[in-house]
Amino acid sequence: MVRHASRMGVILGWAVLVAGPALAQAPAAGGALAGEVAAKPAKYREHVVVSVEKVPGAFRPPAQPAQYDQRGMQFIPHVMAVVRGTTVKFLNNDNVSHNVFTPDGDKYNLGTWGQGQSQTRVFPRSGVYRQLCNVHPEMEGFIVVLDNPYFAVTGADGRFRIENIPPGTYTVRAWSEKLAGATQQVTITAGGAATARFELKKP
Ligand SMILES: [Cu+2]
Repeated sequence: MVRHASRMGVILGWAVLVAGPALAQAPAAGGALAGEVAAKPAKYREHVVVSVEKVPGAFRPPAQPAQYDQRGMQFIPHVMAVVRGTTVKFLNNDNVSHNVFTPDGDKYNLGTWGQGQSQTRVFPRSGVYRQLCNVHPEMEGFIVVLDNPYFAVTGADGRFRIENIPPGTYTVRAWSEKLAGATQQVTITAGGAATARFELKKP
């Protein structure tokens, strides 16, 4: 009996040690949102920006610049999402000169430069900024600037996952360069895992 109790004590002590840090973080922890974008045609389920709107708080941009590449005569990634205030470093990894400009928002033109050179720009305002190259009119990419860091861009399978969202009920938006956008209400709970599924069609 005594031996049994002491063994239980060891097991309980070990469980408290393992669970301790997780329990300590629980009150501040957010929840996850995961799901899938379905699209017609199906290829457009990729490169969809899923974002949580109006999350309270002030959000700092990342300390390191986001990198937006020109490689193989393409903007890479085709769609990049960043939080407002992010510095983007525009690279050129092709052995031809590329330009970067946008007709959207502040309408910048960063100039034209060669392989291995780069330019940086801060994006202080949210919005969708087409990235174009006036040397190669067929090149096109998108930088989507959002108010908070709770976003994801779908992969080729249309899936997305956003981690550690502060608990609350939010509008979640799916944005596509080709298809009509969609929204839905989602409730996030601490430590929970909410799901959302979007079906996007041509406007
Ligand atoms: Cu170019």
